Amino acid sequence: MPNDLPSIESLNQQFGSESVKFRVGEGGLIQCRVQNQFASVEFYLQGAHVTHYQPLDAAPVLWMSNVSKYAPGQAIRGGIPICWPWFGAHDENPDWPQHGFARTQCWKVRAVLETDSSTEVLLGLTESPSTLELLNQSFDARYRISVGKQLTVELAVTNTGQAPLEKIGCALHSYFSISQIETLKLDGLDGKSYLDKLDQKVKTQAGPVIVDQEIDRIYRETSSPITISDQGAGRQLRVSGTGSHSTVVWNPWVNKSKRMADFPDHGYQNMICVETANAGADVRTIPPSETHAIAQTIELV
Ligand code: TA6
Repeated sequence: MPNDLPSIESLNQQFGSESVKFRVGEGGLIQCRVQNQFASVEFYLQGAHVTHYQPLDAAPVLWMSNVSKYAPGQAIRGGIPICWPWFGAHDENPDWPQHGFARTQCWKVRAVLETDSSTEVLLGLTESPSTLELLNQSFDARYRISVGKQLTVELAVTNTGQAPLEKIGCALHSYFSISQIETLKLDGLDGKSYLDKLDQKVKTQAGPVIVDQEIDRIYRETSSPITISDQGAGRQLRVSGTGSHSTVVWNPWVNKSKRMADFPDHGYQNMICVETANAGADVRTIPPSETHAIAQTIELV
């Protein structure tokens, strides 16, 4: 655990309020709980990782593994991991952390903004000796968690160096809780081409996405909202993105679930990942002094 972590007391003194409270969470990691008239949200400073989103009078929206690790430098399983500055395996160094380092770094709280329409927490991450080993460039990353009638998470990264930040991949890797996989339907991807990562073939989506096996797909040229219909629970979610032209859809199904120590063997039956991304051909270059922002908004329909 980095030794420059703020104390819970100092965080509550500087940023706490009736709606925003910091506490020691699982594994001794620092957790923040936002509870306002719209919803409750929990996140950890490690990874700026949202682990809970529950609109008022509704069931939790995000899926969390009940066997997730909570330890410094270990990715938390479920919720909304931030994949940055690459998505998946690193192009040249496959033994580097999958999905980059943002989800295992400790982010700093920069501001809290409370209005009648939302509670916003702003977190920040800049280069450090550990990130410079993996990305030898400076940056200023800001993550805004906005809790209102919808939940919006936005990652904005400014290139504070002298050279372009190239081939930056990213995903707001959201795990959604569903009642049963058999009755799940995703609308909004009909006709879109996608890279099927299971056989590396490019295919075209015909109609809604249903899940009856492992799926791991990077949909291309996506722009419209995706509707997650959990017919078993009689609930629909709308997921929309900005700053992104690719959407990842993933369900590990049974065999891959069993291979992941932090994923319950049958967890695949109650989750789907719909990720607003800059993945595949949608990776971005951020010139010096410029900023790229990507955001996902989640709302109950
Ligand atoms: O977003 C889908 C994916 O790239 C899958 O291939 C699977 O690896 C998933 O991410 C989870 O990755 P993680 O590193 O969190 O186990």
